[in-house]
Amino acid sequence: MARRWTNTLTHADVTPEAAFWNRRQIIAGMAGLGLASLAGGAEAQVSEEVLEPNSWEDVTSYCNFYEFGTGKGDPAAYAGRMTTSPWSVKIDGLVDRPGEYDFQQILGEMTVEERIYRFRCVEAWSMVVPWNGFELADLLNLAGVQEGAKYVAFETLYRPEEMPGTAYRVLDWPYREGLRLDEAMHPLTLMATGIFGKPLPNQNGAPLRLVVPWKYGFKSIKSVVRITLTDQEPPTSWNTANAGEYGFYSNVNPEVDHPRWSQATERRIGGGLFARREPTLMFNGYEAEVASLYDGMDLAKYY
Ligand SMILES: Nc1nc2c(c(=O)[nH]1)N[C@H]1C(S)=C(S)[C@@H](COP(=O)(O)O)O[C@H]1N2
Ligand SMILES: [Mo]
Repeated sequence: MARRWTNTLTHADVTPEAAFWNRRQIIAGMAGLGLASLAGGAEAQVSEEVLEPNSWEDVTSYCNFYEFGTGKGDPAAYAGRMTTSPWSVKIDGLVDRPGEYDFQQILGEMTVEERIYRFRCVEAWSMVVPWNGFELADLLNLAGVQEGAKYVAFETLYRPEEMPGTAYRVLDWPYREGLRLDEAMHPLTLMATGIFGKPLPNQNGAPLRLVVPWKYGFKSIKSVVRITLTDQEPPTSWNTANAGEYGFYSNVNPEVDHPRWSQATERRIGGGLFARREPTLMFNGYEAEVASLYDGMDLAKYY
């Protein structure tokens, strides 16, 4: 059943004008997710909307990847130094089949598809990115999640000789992130292996990175080398660095501000210098699909 993403696109195909990403295909993609049924009959909010992708240029030149520096242009300038082949992901902890999973082998096992997601950074900017990848749930099922597992912990490659930014202790390396198991198993949660139908550029987290579209961007950990199933909430780099500003959940929520800036509005990258700020959507626009994961939780406390 595994279907590999075949790349027949040229650079000319990846501009936002390209008819390739027309509305019908976006909706078809969302319908393929079964999101209409998840939303309980109501039309899923995201599929109602035309998500016009940002340009290849926006997505690959305005990045956050602190292992290569804290400037938005640093990843594009320096991430080329990172060796991404061979690549394996260690999957351990509460799984039936722990081990080193070779990236090419993983790809061969997975159904790879394209998904256009709104991507929202905590610094109040957003982009719309056509990702290609597979559901994290499929990878976790490959390893076999055991009964007692409640959380999933992730780690990025830590290779100081290829990562000039790690000379600075701005974060506790390796970069770490985590999800609750139900968040990790949600069909919107993707392990991306490419953008615009091409393999991921290094600055965007080659060869595979997490994408959790209803959370702030920093949850979407790049260049993943380890995935651990645990029964404890795992430490995360940003929470460890500044717990008052970055919580474990980090769901996009216009009502819960970052202590140093409002999260009520956002600016779409690529809209020009004077682009109007737009209201931030609850759960980044994916409320119909994911709100039930947090039923009964105080989202101001669990931010
Ligand atoms: N390993 C690692 N992953 C990371 C980061 C990082 O510094 N290191 N930055 C995060 C932040 S803050 C954001 S907003 C997104 C940016 O993803 P993009 O550059 O592909 O848009 O990556 C996230 N993943
Ligand atoms: Mo971010």
